[in-house]
Amino acid sequence: MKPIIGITCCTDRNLKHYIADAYLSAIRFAGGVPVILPAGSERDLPLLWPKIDGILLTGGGDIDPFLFGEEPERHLGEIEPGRDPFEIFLCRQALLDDMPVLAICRGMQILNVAAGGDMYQDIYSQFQHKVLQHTQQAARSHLSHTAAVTPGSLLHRLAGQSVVKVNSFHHQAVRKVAEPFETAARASDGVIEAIESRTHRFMLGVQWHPEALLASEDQLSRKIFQTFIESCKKT
Ligand SMILES: [Mn+2]
Repeated sequence: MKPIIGITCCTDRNLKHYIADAYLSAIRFAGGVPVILPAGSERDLPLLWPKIDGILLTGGGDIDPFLFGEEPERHLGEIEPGRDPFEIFLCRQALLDDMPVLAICRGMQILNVAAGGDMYQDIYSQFQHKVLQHTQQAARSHLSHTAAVTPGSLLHRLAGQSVVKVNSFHHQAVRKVAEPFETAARASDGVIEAIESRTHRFMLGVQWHPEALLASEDQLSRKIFQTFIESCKKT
């Protein structure tokens, strides 16, 4: 049986829901069935929950800083207020029930916030020292900066090496990593590029976009999606 993967989507200020096809294709590539979960589904979650085998938290706009106890800074970008509460609800349920989660970019940040962590609203103005260019000016399939993988992590096993190259489309980043998460990769400037829980079946957040690297046969991206879908099959 193919696992059914609940996928979160963007909500814009006109209350439209949308998602890049790359996320759906990546789930299908790895052998899963993608189903989009619209924001505002909190009350329907008890009905949806038994029907899904894993969750993919996708990228998107910025996160409302109120959720980690801050006022909006000057360099905060467009937020998705309709989306945050549903995703936090989803993350907390997944943490409790050990539902496999793959969290990409914004998804990794909201997963950490849901666990009680916080984040930089804008790394360029808030990081303690000079940062790399994390908003690459190149195609989504281009690998623009390196990330050092934490020895002994799940990500390290998937990568099979201690330094990987990743694409980068973010100006926000995880700051305080909350339990049960641990840092799984860092860019050379110290920006956290991946987090994972070692006490769950599969709970991995990456700051980059592996769904955009499948067509170029990036081995780590394939491994990430395949291992995620594999772990969703075990009940
Ligand atoms: Mn980056």
